[in-house]
Amino acid sequence: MMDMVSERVLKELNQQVNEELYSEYIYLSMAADLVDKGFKGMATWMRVQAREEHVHAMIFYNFITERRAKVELDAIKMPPTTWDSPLTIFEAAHEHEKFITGRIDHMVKIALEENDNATYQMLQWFVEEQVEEEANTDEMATNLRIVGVDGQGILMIDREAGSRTFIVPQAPYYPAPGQQ
Ligand code: OFO
Repeated sequence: MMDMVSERVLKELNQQVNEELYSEYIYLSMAADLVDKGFKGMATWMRVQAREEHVHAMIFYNFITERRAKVELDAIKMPPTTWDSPLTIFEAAHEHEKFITGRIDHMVKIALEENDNATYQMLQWFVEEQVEEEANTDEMATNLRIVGVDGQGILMIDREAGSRTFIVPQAPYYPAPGQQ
């Protein structure tokens, strides 16, 4: 098959499918730990986040296919299973989002170096999305820091977090052309 995507870019795109699936995995793990600790609302928030991550993975997957290149899936590493508190969970989520932003920035740089405008343009959706991803996780961590050990305050945050609903992201390459 004729190479439309350079090997360097394809390697990054495939790695990002894995990173986004890991994001889904770690947030599902955080949801499990939150529900185990009795925070049903924050667990719901994390489950919604995990669904978004699945869509992110599929955007990269669909883009690779649309470029007539091959998706190659790697093993997804094991996420941690327990954290100290809701605060440490949301702090870890925020750190993870900063890492993902770094991945997106790195890929933008490589797309530019390889003169790959299609990849560069697809990544712009993620550049914007990461601003939101960092802000959302930081907002949760900040609220939890403000209430501290006040049980009443934590329960209020939990109730509010439980109202988060999944909205299908409006993104290019999702769903894939001709697919659901
Ligand atoms: Fe895919 O944005 Fe979070 O990780």
